[in-house]
Amino acid sequence: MAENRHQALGLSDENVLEMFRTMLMARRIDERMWLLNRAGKIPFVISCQGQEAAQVGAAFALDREKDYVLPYYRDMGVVLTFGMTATELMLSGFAKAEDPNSGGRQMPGHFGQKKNRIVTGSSPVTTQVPHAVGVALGGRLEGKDLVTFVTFGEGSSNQGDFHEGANYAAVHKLPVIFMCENNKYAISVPYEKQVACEKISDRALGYGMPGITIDGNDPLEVYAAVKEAADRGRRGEGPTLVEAISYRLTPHSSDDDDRAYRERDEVDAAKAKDPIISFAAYLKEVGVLTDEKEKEMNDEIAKEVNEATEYAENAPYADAESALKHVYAE
Ligand SMILES: Cc1ncc(C[n+]2csc(CCOP(=O)(O)OP(=O)(O)O)c2C)c(N)n1
Ligand SMILES: [Mg+2]
Repeated sequence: MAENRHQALGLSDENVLEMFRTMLMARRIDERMWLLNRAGKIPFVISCQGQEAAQVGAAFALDREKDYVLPYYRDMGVVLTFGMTATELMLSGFAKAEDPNSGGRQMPGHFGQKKNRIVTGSSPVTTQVPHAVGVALGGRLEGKDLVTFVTFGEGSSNQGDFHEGANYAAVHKLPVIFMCENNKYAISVPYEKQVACEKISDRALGYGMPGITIDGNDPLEVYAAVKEAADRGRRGEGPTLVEAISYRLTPHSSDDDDRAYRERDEVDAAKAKDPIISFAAYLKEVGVLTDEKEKEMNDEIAKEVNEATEYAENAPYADAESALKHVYAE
């Protein structure tokens, strides 16, 4: 039998099965959304595919009762781990009134759910970074033991918001975890045309915080790095920059055709390293998962995704009269 890596991290068999289930749920919801988009039923999809291990591994390392997450648009794995449901995500895809993120007003991927401490974001990329720093500062001023976790793409790490947020958090030793989900592309622009440094994590040095680059296809490696960052934050030692390397398995969004800018061989090579497949293989090697159990899990998830789709498709749109709600004071 293979080496049991999760036990050494303090994770039980149930914990890792739950991680796997969440990754699989994110993938299946995402796949369904593409079908619904191509069938003309939902207007837009922006995928998590290929980044589930980074998202779920990281979110599991946080305190789901106390910590705040400021996800970016691909983070379905983060918000599922923090308590958003398949039905709620589908309601957002169909832009229905009951969508907890925005009542159907925002594009999908603009996650926000107060009860689960998922802080709403805006469309300009990286604006969530200074927000995360502000939430951490607010937590300190109120004497709360909380860590904030913020994600962004590697392309977005070039925005001023990242640099301002990183500098402020490091100077004030705030408990912020900055996680860059490096999926090698910013729409059509490959990594080497985005930055001249070898690693995004190299930037941490300039701000006086630790920076680490890890395999974002390995949820256990991500868990370990984010756990350590959370512990540092809680001890008052300040922020950490984690760079999780993965690959964007889909086009940028449902409105993009990636055949215009990347070779199929490259995409196929990344698909061979699909984190869903490699984590399932690990779980089988250590005797936590069987083919039978995996099939059962897939069937349960398919049922849940079917029910979520049906519910959201039949749910009402927001009333036209509510169009100005939250726009003007009432
Ligand atoms: C400030 C700003 N500039 C440009 C855009 C348009 N835009 C949306 S996503 C994106 C690419 C971001 O790439 P990256 O940060 O690597 O994230 P990824 O989509 O690869 O996960 C761009 C340019 C935007 N939303 N906001
Ligand atoms: Mg990217």
